[in-house]
Amino acid sequence: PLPTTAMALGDLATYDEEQVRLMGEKCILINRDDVKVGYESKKNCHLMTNIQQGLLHRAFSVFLFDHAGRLLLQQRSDEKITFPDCYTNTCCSHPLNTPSELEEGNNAIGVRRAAQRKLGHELGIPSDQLPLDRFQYLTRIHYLAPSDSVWGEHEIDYILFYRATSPAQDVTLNVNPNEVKSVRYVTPAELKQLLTDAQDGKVLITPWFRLICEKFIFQWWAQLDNLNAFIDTKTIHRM
Ligand code: DMA
Ligand code: MN
Repeated sequence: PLPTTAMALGDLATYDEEQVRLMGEKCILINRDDVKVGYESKKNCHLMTNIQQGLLHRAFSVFLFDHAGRLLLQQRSDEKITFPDCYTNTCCSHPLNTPSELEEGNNAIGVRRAAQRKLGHELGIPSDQLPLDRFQYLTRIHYLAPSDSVWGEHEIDYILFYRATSPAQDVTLNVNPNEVKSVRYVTPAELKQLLTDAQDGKVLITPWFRLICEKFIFQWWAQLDNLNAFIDTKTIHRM
């Protein structure tokens, strides 16, 4: 292992080459009101030294449900630099600093485009199985969570639901092992068991997934066909 001083500078030498490459992506910097104030590398956005100075970026979390109403979970790969090995929701990432993913309005169209792109990259779901109008932007959460002493998250996270309403709309998976260690569909009871196992230290889950589960997920899940009542695109929930 590198000396602590090198690690504290975010030395990427010990990490997976592909994950290091992705640290060069350009994330969108925002203020507390989710107004763009600039852009910065994924690496710099996720260094705790910068986060402690207030650096904040835009992100999304997808919750994908099959036609039977089960939620698709993933377990992050050991190669991930932040939160390796953790169970989490279907897919998370960042809209990038490109015209198409920066576009605001229209039910967060830029974020929905980023979600379609990343569901392809992580889970191998073809984009033609993921029509953009099937993503529902529900609300945003603002949270800060360290992963280890060097890396962490500080994001405003758009929560997107995606629901198949017939077996024909269920997606096919071709998992990218550099990103994802395992996948499974769960019922609400199975997710509650996973949360209990995480409390008991038997498995790891990501902090944002725990926060969203504790505050929102089960009430929304019980109303999957009736989500309109829960759409709150104005509020940023500080967690
Ligand atoms: C970042 O997720 C987004 C959230 C909501 C934590 P991630 O670490 O999975 O991003 P990426 O897949 O781009 O590495
Ligand atoms: Mn992030």
